[in-house]
Amino acid sequence: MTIFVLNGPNLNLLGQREPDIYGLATLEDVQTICEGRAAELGLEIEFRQSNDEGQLVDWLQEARTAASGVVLNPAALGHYSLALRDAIAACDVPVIEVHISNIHAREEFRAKSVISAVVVGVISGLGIWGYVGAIEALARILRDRSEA
Ligand code: CA2
Repeated sequence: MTIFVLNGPNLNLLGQREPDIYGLATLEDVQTICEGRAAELGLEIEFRQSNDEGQLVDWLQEARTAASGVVLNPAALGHYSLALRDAIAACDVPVIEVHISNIHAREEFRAKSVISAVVVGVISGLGIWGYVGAIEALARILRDRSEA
């Protein structure tokens, strides 16, 4: 089973700026950690990042047939992208929204996510470990579904 881990705009800069908010780990470090935990759980990871909203929509559409679940850090797109919301709503596999920082403890505009209502769940503020928590949750959700 393959899990898509999708990352939105500017997350390629992780570890290079604003370490007080996002920590020192790079996106490559996040990928390594995700792949390690997924391997322990018997899952494959397809790890991607794009600065392009349309590309993320295309990947969510691809996930309908190519993935068993999606971990999505939409970055700033989560605050306003209805295209992303519609793509998630049309994605027949479970999607978990992850934010490295606590979006409720920052500027007011970050507290709103237009995608939260159409995902299975949200992890925010647990740093890069939120990605690991999301992969673990997906492993359990997929196992429960296969046993039902
Ligand atoms: O906390 C998160 O994971 C965010 O999704 C990150 C987004 C931000 O717009 C969201 O409100 C919360 C920002 C991604 C940009 O990441 C950077 C990382 C390091 C340096 C500069 C940007």
